[in-house]
Amino acid sequence: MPEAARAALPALFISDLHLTEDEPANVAAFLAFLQGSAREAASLFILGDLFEYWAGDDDLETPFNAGIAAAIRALADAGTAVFFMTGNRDLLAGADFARAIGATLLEDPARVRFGDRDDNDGADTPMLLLAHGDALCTDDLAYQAFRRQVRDPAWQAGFLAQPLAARKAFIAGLRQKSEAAKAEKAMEIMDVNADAVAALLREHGYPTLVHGHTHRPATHRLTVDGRDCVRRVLPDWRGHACWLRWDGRDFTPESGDAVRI
Ligand SMILES: [Mn+2]
Repeated sequence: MPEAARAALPALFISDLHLTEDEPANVAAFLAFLQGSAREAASLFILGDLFEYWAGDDDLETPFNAGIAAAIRALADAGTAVFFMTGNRDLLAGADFARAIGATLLEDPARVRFGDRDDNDGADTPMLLLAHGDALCTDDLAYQAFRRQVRDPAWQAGFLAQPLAARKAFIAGLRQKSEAAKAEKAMEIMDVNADAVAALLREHGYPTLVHGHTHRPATHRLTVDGRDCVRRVLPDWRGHACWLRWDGRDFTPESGDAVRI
C-alpha cells in the first residue's frame, strides 16, 4: 500500500463526533475546537463518523452541513492541514466533501508519515497507521456483511442515483434498525477482534495504530509475532469534546474544558 500522506507535527486526532442538528451543544464544542486548539496544530485528522449520517455530497446544500464544512474550511485556510477519513456513518462523504472542507481524503486504513519532507528521505520519521476501526470488529458478522455491501462501488452508485430525499429516508430507517440491533448485541461483540488487529499490524509492519469507532478510549500494548505494538483508541466526542495530540513521540489526551456539553 502506498503511503497516503505526509503530515507535519503536532497533529490532533478526533473521531466519532456524530454531529447532528439535534445536538447543538455537541456542535458548538466542535466549532470552538476548530477556532481554538485546532488552530495551534499543524495537522488535524478526522478519522470518521464526523456526522451522524451523510446521504451524499449533494447534501452539502443543507445549511447545517454547509456550516460545518465552512468551519473546517476556515481552519484549513488558517494553515492547519486537514485530513479526513470516512467512518461507517459518513461512508458516503467523498471528493466533493473533502474539497469543501479543504481536506486531504484518506483511505481506510492509511499510513501517514510525520515530519518535514526536507528532514531526510523520511525513512526514520515517525509513522502511524490510521483507521476508523469498524473493519476490525469482525465478530459482528451481520455488520461486516452490511459493510461489504455499502462499500461496493456498484451499490454506492445505485444508491447515490436516488433522489436525496429518498436516500435520507432510507438512512433514517436504517438508523432505527441499527439502534435496535446494537441494543441486542453483547458489548464484547462490538469491540475489535484481536486476530483482525494482529493481521492489520502484520500487514503494515507493526506500526502504532490509531482508530476510533468503538468509543472505548484506551492505550493497548500488545505483542504480535514477538513485536511490541501499540493501539490507541480515540474517545468519542459526544459529551466529552476530547481529542488526542501527537508530537511524534507521545500521545496526549486533551479536551475542550471551556465548553460544557
Ligand atoms: Mn463508527
